[in-house]
Amino acid sequence: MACNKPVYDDNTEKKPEEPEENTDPATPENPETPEEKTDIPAAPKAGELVIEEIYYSGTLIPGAENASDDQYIKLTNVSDHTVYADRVLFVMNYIMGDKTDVGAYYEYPELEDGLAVNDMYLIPGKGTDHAVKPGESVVLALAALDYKESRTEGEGEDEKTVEGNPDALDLSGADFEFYDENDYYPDTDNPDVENLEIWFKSSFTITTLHHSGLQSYAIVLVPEGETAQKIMAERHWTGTYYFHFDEYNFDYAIDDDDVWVIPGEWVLDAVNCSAEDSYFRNPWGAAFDAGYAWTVKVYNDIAHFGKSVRRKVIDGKLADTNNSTNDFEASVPSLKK
Ligand SMILES: [Ca+2]
Ligand SMILES: [Ca+2]
Ligand SMILES: [Ca+2]
Repeated sequence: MACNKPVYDDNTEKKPEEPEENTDPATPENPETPEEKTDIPAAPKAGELVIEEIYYSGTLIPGAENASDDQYIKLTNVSDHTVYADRVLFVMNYIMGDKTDVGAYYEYPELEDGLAVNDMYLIPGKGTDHAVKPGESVVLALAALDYKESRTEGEGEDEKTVEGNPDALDLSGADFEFYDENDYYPDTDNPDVENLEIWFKSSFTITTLHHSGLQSYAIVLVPEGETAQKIMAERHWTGTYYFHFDEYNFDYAIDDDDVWVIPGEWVLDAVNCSAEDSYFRNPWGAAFDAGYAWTVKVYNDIAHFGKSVRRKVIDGKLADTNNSTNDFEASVPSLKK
């Protein structure tokens, strides 16, 4: 593997470990011990657990013009101490940041300090179930399948065989997967890979990432006591948004939509994605990400398949200036063997 970090560390199998150096409390006699090292168990703070990579494009199927859904998100501990991924919520944008090829776009009210989200999936755990050591990663697969292999999907008369894609990824070793049981489209549950907890899903079928990357992603740490029901009851976004196209202007009530505002102080890391010719605005505001990551400049350019957006490594560290235009580059997925 090209990646120099142990990517497929299966945290679900491990008991949390407390690194020895972290057991020394900071005392006046021991002033060198940074204060946060006494803070065990350690939930990640902003910038400690980051989205290192997003593989939204999927891998082109040879001889076809579409791709496998071998999509994943990789979260990495960039701090110098173990953090726990428990109660980290993965969220996707509500605000649409693109304009169409005929120039139509949506306009929303300013959101000063928060993220307007709809899809929400939680890494489950009681606080110390999923240790992530410094430099290690957690992989969230949209489906934890080996996409190289043929497989059977659906049941009864809906059953069909999906051919394997020799160029695609083996995601069967992911740490977590999105599993969306529903009546309309089969999702596959890998019993060996823990499922994310669905807090809200906007799709009637299964959640996938937007293959052309016109979407934004963030991870937030949910405080103790918060639940999906509480967020939905207390944090609905309200106001009016507008659709503009030539001389046409329509207004809509945000209140009618499935959208909640995640407070800025919960946010660990946020990444906008887009394509240059479709870019209109960033769904996550400049306080969280002043730019956007991209795989290709032209929306739907077939060249985007097989490319992921990955943080650059600068001076041995993952770049995180909260400007994804500068921090990310399009590259071969790190899980490509
Ligand atoms: Ca799935
Ligand atoms: Ca599973
Ligand atoms: Ca960041």
